[in-house]
Amino acid sequence: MTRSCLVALDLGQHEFTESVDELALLATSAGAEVIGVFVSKRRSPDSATFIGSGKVQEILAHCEAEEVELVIFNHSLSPAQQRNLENAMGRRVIDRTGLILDIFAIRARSFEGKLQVELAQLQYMASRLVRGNTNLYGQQGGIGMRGPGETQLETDRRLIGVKVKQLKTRLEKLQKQRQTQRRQRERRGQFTVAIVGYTNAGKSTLFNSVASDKAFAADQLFATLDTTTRRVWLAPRVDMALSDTVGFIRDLSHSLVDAFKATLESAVHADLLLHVVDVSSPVRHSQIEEVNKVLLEIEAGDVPQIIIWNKIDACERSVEVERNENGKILSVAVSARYGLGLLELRECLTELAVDFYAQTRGKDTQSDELQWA
Ligand SMILES: Nc1nc2c(ncn2[C@@H]2O[C@H](COP(=O)(O)OP(=O)(O)OP(=O)(O)O)[C@@H](O)[C@H]2O)c(=O)[nH]1
Ligand SMILES: [Mg+2]
Repeated sequence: MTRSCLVALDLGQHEFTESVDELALLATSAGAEVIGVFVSKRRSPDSATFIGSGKVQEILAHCEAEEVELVIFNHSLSPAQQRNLENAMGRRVIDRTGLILDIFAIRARSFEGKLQVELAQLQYMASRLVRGNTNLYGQQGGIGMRGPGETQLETDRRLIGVKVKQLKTRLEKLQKQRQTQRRQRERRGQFTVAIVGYTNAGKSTLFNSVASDKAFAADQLFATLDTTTRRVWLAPRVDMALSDTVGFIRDLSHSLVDAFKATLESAVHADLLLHVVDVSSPVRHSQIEEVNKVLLEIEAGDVPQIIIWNKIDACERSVEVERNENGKILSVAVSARYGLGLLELRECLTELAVDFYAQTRGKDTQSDELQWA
């Protein structure tokens, strides 16, 4: 456990307190022990130290007294700010993106997940390479260690560039393999459903209950980093390919979204999204917005969605299927953990799958009989 303190600047942003609570959860997920939380108000961030030199001294005093090793900022720091803060406080300083990257690094399990995290880390690092802080490859320096006319900084940048390119190529290859698998499914005309939602909403728990399989569910942010897909039978001759995906979070940086685009592909190409929401969370509506924002970014904005209000046990809501005036299913309220509403959800999915197959198989009954007999 790394003794850490959190620093958050209230700039009048929406849901400030919740984002600080979330940072504490993220920190714990990364294995930090939160010793103190510093919150202050400013109209705008200080360009050199983000919080201003007075605050820096205050935090420094606390860090010395409490033997804090790591200071975590609830913001994106510029590379210069991060370095200034580290110099002033004499300890490691990371920002929100750095923290999320760290969690991703611990959690990544599949080969592809690890490549994606490495890519995101390198891109983050590349933006942070500044003169005087370039010990990326140890203190080499000296004659014969550099490219012609290059400074260490340029060499590091170039090496990162090369590595980033290699990683992208390998990831593209994996992506192609997955595309082939997906096309096979499409050719078979299989109904595909992806579970998406804010981190910790209960996606994996729902996936496990519906697919009766063990995806890794835990009370940690970003427990799932890889996409898992299972074939689920809803009725005789009616099946679906169900995928569990990585969770979303507010202020997810572009490089992170980019790195995980490939993993989220199953969402982009799904016939239906189950958008899982922790209905017991007071900030559920902004979480829905965040998720929809990322979905737009990865071009999954127009995939049909059903909202799954999860964790109804935690807020005394009841099982309910909501439809619009045309009978279209809008949402299903469930408790994935206690198995409430899962029967209703299954019925909804069966109904949608049957509609789907009626449309696709109707077009080509003969090959349908061949494949589905
Ligand atoms: N009370 C309650 N807790 C639930 C329910 N469903 C899931 N949880 C809990 O919520 C936590 C997160 O569940 P996960 O299934 O790992 O959530 P996730 O959305 O897959 O999370 P990430 O993969 O980290 O994005 C776990 O502690 C679950 O036990 C529910 O219906 N009721
Ligand atoms: Mg999960």
